[in-house]
Amino acid sequence: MTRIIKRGFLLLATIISVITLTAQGRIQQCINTNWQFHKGDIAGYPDKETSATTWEKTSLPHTWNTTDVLDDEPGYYRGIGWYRKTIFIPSAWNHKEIYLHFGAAQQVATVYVNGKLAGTHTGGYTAFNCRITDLLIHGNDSVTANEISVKVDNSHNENIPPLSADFTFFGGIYRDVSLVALNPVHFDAENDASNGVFITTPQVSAVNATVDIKGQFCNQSSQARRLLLVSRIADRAGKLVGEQQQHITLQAGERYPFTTQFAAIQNPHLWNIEDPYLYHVTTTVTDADNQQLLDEVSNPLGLRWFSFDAAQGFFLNGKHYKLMGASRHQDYKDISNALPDAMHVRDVQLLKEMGGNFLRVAHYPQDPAVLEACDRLGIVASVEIPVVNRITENDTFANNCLHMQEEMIRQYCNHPSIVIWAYMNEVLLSPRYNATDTVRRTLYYQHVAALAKRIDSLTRKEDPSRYTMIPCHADYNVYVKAGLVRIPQIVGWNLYSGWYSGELPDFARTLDRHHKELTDKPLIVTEYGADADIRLHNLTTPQRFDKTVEYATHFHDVYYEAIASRPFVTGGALWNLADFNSEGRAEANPHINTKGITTIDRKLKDSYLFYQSKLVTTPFLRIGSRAWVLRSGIAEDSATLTCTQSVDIYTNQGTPVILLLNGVSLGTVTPVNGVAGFKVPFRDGINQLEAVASSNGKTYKDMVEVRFLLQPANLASTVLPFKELNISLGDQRQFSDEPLQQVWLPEQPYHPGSWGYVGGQPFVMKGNKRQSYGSDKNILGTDYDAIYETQRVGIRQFKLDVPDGDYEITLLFAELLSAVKHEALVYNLDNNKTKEDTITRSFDVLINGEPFINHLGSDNYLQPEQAYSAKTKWHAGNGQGITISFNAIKGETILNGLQVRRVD
Ligand SMILES: *[C@@H]1O[C@H](CO)[C@@H](O)[C@H](O)[C@H]1NC(C)=O
Ligand SMILES: *[C@@H]1O[C@H](CO)[C@@H](O)[C@H](O)[C@H]1NC(C)=O
Ligand SMILES: *[C@@H]1O[C@H](CO)[C@@H](O)[C@H](O)[C@H]1NC(C)=O
Ligand SMILES: *[C@@H]1O[C@H](CO)[C@@H](O)[C@H](O)[C@H]1NC(C)=O
Ligand SMILES: *[C@@H]1O[C@H](CO)[C@@H](O)[C@H](O)[C@H]1NC(C)=O
Ligand SMILES: *[C@@H]1O[C@H](CO)[C@@H](O)[C@H](O)[C@H]1NC(C)=O
Ligand SMILES: *[C@@H]1O[C@H](CO)[C@@H](O)[C@H](O)[C@H]1NC(C)=O
Ligand SMILES: CC(=O)N[C@H]1CO[C@H](CO)[C@@H](O)[C@@H]1O
Repeated sequence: MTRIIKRGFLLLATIISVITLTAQGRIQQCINTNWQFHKGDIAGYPDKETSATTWEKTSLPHTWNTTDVLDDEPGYYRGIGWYRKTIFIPSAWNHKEIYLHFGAAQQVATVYVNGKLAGTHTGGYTAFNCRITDLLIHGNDSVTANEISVKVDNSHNENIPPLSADFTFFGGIYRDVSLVALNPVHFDAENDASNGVFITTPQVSAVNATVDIKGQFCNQSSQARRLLLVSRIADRAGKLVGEQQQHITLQAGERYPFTTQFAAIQNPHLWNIEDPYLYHVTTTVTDADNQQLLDEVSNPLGLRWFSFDAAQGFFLNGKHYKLMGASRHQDYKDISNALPDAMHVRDVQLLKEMGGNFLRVAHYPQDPAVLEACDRLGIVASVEIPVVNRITENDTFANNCLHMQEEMIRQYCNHPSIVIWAYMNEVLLSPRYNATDTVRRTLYYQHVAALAKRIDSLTRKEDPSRYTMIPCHADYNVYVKAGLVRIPQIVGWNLYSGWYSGELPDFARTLDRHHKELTDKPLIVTEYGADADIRLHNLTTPQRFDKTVEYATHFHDVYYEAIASRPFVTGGALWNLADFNSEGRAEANPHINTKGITTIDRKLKDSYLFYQSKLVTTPFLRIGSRAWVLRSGIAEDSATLTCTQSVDIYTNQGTPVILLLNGVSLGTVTPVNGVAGFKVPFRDGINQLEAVASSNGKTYKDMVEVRFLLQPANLASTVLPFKELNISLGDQRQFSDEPLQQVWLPEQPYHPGSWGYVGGQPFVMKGNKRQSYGSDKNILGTDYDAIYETQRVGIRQFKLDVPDGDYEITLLFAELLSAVKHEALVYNLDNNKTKEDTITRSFDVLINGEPFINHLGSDNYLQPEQAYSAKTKWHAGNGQGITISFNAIKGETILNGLQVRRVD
């Protein structure tokens, strides 16, 4: 060891002098600014003049359709978009090899330089390089302008995965683009856009670790040169711990492979979850004669060993870890997938702060910044290619899959955080042939299995140090029958019992069944989760598919316990770290999948706090429902002027928690299973909540301010005068609308002095067991889908015993029955879509006996799945209050929502 270090120091000195004497080996410039974009195709390729005047100025990362995907029109732009940019090539680069490096372009890119084809790339989630050396114009000036144009096409293409998926395929150049200038002798830049140097750690223990480096040089030089290849390993402080030198002579135009084996590093500082220690490997090639640095590549190095065991789960450096974490998509509110690096990093940070140690990078390779953050923060990762839901049964598709897997492995394999390469998410969910066509369907399953085998064996050959995994959906038998559970080294299960199908306890049954039947296959729960719209709440009895924050938290509680209590379950990657775009979805937040434990702009839902209380190892105390700071409810009685609702405090301390309301103690509660539940008597206006707990002589506090809109029990109350009321009919949830500072309360039957409906029943969808009230349709013409989706059918009256005065009354209607056929969401496994009939209905609406809307019905305003609202002013006099009557003419009456606001 001493000898190596000595040599290292000598060499270090040499390299420092080389760097001061000569230019850097390679130049890499990120060229994200000053692009121009045109949506649609053009004839030929763009000329400077046209694009200068009519094209949109933009910078990268960029995507189109950020708003398109959220509008009421089904579908989104999937087609061609053009980008162009002028780059300036210095004359000093005249003898360099020039490449463009694209982080990713969704999903087929054709690159032109000065109007000539430079290259194409297929697949929207991996990087690619284009060699442009021979297409550049070199002038006599110090720099010369050159034109790059890129055609990007995100059209559906049967040859390219993903074919279908529960996320939006935003088009565009949505990762960084760089210009790379290399010396004629350089590390291979045409090996799937990898950096050309691959590090492996054949043997690592607490005592010593071996490190191998493989790669290739390329020689595009015409001069004969003796080369010196130097690889150095430095620790985090920059201290050299190993170095190797090799003399090499290249032949013309050759790719020269090299292998470097380091002497074992003694007493290595291991990479692990608590201490993600990184070494650094620098590989350089210099001209042995004049010591000119020709190229240099730098990579992280984490020394660790790991294994998966079917009975006991995951071991890192011999220590057992339950892998708990999340799956993640790469998008964000309003910017879709064109995220700056900092936002990718923030997500990994969010996972770390949750106490998570596992990231499933789903369903495709994501920005390198994500894996860099995993390396740095100590998050174990799984990365996969986007073969989702189904395949095309031919070689074009298969070759694209294989190529993507190879690109992924070569581009990301130097990240020590990665332990799994996965592929084929829920691939049997949407088979091409229906169940009646058994012969063809069986053949299809055989084709899927054959492709899985090819991807799996390529993966093991490319990288024998990681494990392979297929994430399957809940249809256990079909994966067993198709043989897919036998092919990878780990089986992932995406399970949603108690959501899409079945009931909550089915989850544990599936885990136990796997353990019993697939005794040699490690198991990871690769997905589980429930939708939660951060605006929707039901504190007492949240229900499946009600989209309340409370049901989702309950769902996670049940699943987490089942995972935590089974040693054979390696771990879980909940679905999903954040809400994400999924254009095909309807429901309360159309086009968004709301199974995130944070919102699409990363507000924390209660389920996130739940995991923190379970997983964080430092003292943790937080008030739950912290995103629900606008609440409402009805005063218990006219004397106390309070409304009692529960508030949960999440903590990992066993000690009693005190909750203060506006500085006054509400008592002490000892947490059960990480939760201290309080009943809080909220008052009208601002309520300051402060939770306090002490342990080991230290005090932990958290504070939240809740604005409570207290509704009078008796609308004639003078101590709490009536101001406004927003009611969602046929609903059992509270809907909190922060932008308008309004809360919608669920319906109640009328009782004198108060308000409520008379007659009718809540709307219930036919042919589904999931949702006990309301519709799951996207209601057009509103952002308040959740309000319009529930309805009272057959309502006779809505009465409010308001005092005399001037009021504004708004009535909300939407026809929830429609013969329009929607493609059933494939994920709703127990969906029995019964065909709905076109409904004919007609009714009059009267206010205190005066006509308001005549013949409201299906032949005028009540068009299926379309919001309709009517607003009027009304003077209530003579102590009559307000009575809105619904008189049926044909079919049944309906009412979806109602708002009454005092205006005088
Ligand atoms: C460079 O200069 C030479 C001599 O002045 C001229 O003939 C040639 O056209 C110039 N090349 C370019 C690309 O401008
Ligand atoms: C590269 O190829 C040239 C011939 O084109 C050859 O003369 C030279 O020796 C090679 N370069 C090196 C560094 O070996
Ligand atoms: C690493 O340490 C082990 C245990 O001391 C020893 O058997 C092995 O030979 C060492 N390997 C290397 C490459 O030094
Ligand atoms: C594979 O199928 C796709 C879609 O049908 C088709 O475009 C492609 O040409 C096929 N490839 C081969 C090799 O048959
Ligand atoms: C199933 O497939 C067969 C053969 O392609 C077709 O005739 C039949 O209509 C399909 N049935 C359904 C329910 O889609
Ligand atoms: C919650 O839902 C239950 C049943 O689904 C209902 O009885 C209850 O009134 C609701 N609670 C609130 C506060 O809305
Ligand atoms: C769906 O319909 C089938 C056939 O009518 C029936 O056997 C099954 O129980 C139904 N499932 C649900 C969830 O209603
Ligand atoms: C950035 C961009 O091109 N956005 C477009 C997405 O699609 C909608 C509708 O097709 C256009 O209006 C946007 O301009």
